[in-house]
This record gives sequence, C-alpha cells and structure tokens, in this order.
Amino acid sequence: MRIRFPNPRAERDGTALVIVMWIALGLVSIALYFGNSCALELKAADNRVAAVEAEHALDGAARYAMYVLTNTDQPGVLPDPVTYLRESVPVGEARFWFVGRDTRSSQPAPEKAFFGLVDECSKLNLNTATLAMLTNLPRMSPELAAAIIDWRDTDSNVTDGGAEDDTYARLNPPYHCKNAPFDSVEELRFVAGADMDVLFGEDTNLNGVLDANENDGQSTLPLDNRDGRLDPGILEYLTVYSAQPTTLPDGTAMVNVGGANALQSVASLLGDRLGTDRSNQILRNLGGGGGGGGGGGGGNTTTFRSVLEFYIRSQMTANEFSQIETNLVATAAAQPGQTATANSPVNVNTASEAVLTCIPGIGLDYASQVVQFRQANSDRLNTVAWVSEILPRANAIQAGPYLTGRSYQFTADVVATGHLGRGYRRARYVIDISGKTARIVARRDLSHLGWALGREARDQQRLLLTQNQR
Ligand SMILES: [Ca+2]
Ligand SMILES: [Ca+2]
Ligand SMILES: [Ca+2]
Ligand SMILES: [Ca+2]
Repeated sequence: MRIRFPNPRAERDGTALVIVMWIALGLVSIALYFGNSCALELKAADNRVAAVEAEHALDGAARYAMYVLTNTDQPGVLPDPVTYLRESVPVGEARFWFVGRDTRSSQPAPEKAFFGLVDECSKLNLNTATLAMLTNLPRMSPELAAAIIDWRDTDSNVTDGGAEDDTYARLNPPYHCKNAPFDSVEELRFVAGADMDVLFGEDTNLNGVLDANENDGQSTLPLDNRDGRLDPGILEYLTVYSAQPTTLPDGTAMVNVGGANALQSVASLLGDRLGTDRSNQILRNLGGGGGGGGGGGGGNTTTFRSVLEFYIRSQMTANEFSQIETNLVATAAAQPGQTATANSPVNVNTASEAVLTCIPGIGLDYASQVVQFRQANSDRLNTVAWVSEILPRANAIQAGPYLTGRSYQFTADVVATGHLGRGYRRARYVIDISGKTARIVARRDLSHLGWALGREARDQQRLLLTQNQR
C-alpha cells in the first residue's frame, strides 16, 4: 500500500474541514435561532390562549351578573356585595373580578379596589340633566356644561358660553354639532371644551382606585395633585343608560301619579294593597274625595311631580308605601332644559355625594347628610321614602322628580385573566333588567386602560406567577 503525501491535497482537506466546521456552526446557529423563536412563539401562543380564556371569562361573568341581578328578592335594588361572588372568581383556569364602587362609604380606602356591580342609576343622565345640575359636577366648567346642552338639543341657538355648529366648523378637521341625544358618555370627547383632564381627572384607568401613578404629582401622567385622594373626572358621574320603565316586568302598565287622573289611577292599587278604609283615608289626604270605588274621584285634577311628592302628601307610613312603590311611576312633561322625555332620575340609595350635590333641593347643603343617613341605615336602602326624613318638606318635593329608590340598569365592569394570571382583559357590560328578561344593552372593551384591580391584586398575581416558575 503506497502512502502519498500530496501537500496540495492536505491543504484542500484542511480547507474542507474549515468549511465543514463553518457550515456546522451555521447550522447550529440556525437551529438555536429557530429554537429560540419557537420558544417565543410558544410563549406568545400561551399568552394568546390565556387571552382567549380571559375573553370567555368576561362573557361568563356578564351572564353571572345578569343572574345575580334578576335572581334577587328585591329586583331594582343594588344587590348586597356580600351575597354574590365578585373577586377572583374562578372559571376553569381563568378568573374574573367585578370592578365596583363602594356606595356604603363616603371615604373609601382610596388605594384599595372595591369589587361589586355598579348601579348606572347612581349617576346623572347626560341626556336629561339640566344645565344647573351639570354645572355642579366636579371639574365641570359652565362653558362645558353649556356646550353639552347645545350638543344634545336639536336647535342651533348657542346657550350662554356653549357651542353650536359655528364652533365646530372652526376645528381642524371641522364637524357638525350633533343636535341629538348622546349615545354614550365617551361621545363627550367631541364636545367643545371636554379635554382628558375634565373627562378622566386623576382616575386615568376609570377604576375608582387611587393607583400609584395617580398620586405621584407630575412624575407620571396624569398630572395629579398628590393629595392622597382620588379626584375623578366627569366620566365617573355620568351615564346615558338610566331609565325608569313605565311597565312592570310582566308588561302591565305602572300607575302614573304624574299624569292626569292620578288619584283615580292609584285608588284601586291602594284599595288592593291597603284595604278600602285606609285607601279612602289616604285619598282624602291627597286631596281626593276618597269616595267608594276606584273611579269615584270625578273631575279631580291633582297630579304629582314625583313618586316622592306623592308619598309625602299621602301621609302614609313608610311600610304602607313599600307595598306600592314598585308599581308607581311619575312621568310628567319634560323639564326646561331637557331634550329627552325619558324619565331618568338618580337612585338616592347609591348615588355618590358628588352626584347628590347636583340634585335640586339637596345640593351642597344636604348631600353629606344623605350619605350619612345611608351609612347608618343600610337596612332601609330600598326606597326613596326616607329622603323626606332628611330634607325639609319643600326641598324633598323639589328633589322628588330627580330621585328614585329603584334602579333598572346596572354595569358589570369585568376584569378577567387566563391561566397563571396571563391575558388581562377588561370590558364593561351595561345590563337592563326592566323587561321580562335581563339583557345586555352595551359592551365596551377597556383592556387598553391597563391594570384596574389595584396593588393588592397585582401583588397576589405576581406571587402566583413566581410560584409557578419555580
Ligand atoms: Ca344644538
Ligand atoms: Ca385609578
Ligand atoms: Ca401622576
Ligand atoms: Ca388627588
């Protein structure tokens, strides 16, 4: 066997070895690259799965909220938060929370989230509140309040300080004044003078909680005042959904004490529930004849501007009133400055002090007393009757048309996460229970506003993740 040592061949072999090594190295890099991108892809897919889980949990939570609101012994009363699941509720591997507001306390611990359903009727209705009522909201300027009135009224007459087509024509790009009711509170962004500061205030994520960035002054947005209190914008206090029905859930008409022949209409209801003798006595208090059968009042034109006024003038007991209150409605002609004819009073049992301050007859003078009464009498918050114990008679009658003790629209502000706390999602569902069955009348995604559960829940979430990574 001959052995040759051709030097050029050896050089070629050496070169080939180097080339092979380079190729091998290249292949390894490619493998590593694909491996890494697969891992990233896997992680992204995992996050997408978590987000899908969270989306389903949102819808599940909304259905649960509808169940809670309808399967209660007092429909129309905001359910007591301790009677239903509202915090970190498991749905498969996902969880959900209801972001709520504590209506029982005037000074909620501002850094702690409150979980529960929200009463839409605790807010002022953007389509029916008068100029004076809107002007009393925190952060509201008289000009913006006037511009809101102009935005929703059908005419083009500029309210003092307000804005009609001329103002909007000067904008870039220009647009028209709507001259029709608001379809959502978010529509306020189009109204002249409504900036982020007045809309959101310090509560940039609309959760009713003083988050870290909302109490650090100028360091991060928003530019808050660092006073340890949450000063929200007007979005906190406004709704377009509140509306009192004029029929009972089964479709029969309620008794309208605001219409003509109010006494004749109410007589048979009173007789039914309280007996003829007591009914006649009450009808006499109300200025009616109280004679015999239902239609006997003949020619009496007594009407009441509100259910509360009816109660006060009737001199019936709170207990008697509770037996007929849900059957009563007062739909009078529209008040000056209102465009919509919908009857959309504020629920005095759930409204915040800021909203109560806007109510004629309550105002700054009585708003805090109303809240204090609620704190001391949590067992009586299913009626409007007690207001007559707090306000002087004339004030109560003035406040009556703007108040109710019953709510028919509620919001489930749901946050959900998928497995291991991943895939954060948030959506607000407005649920209307005035009909035979509850229905969702609006859904708005709020995931973009970021974490809304406060610091405590975030710490728990992080703990869960680190435990799982070990
Ligand atoms: Ca107008
Ligand atoms: Ca907040
Ligand atoms: Ca800040
Ligand atoms: Ca503040």
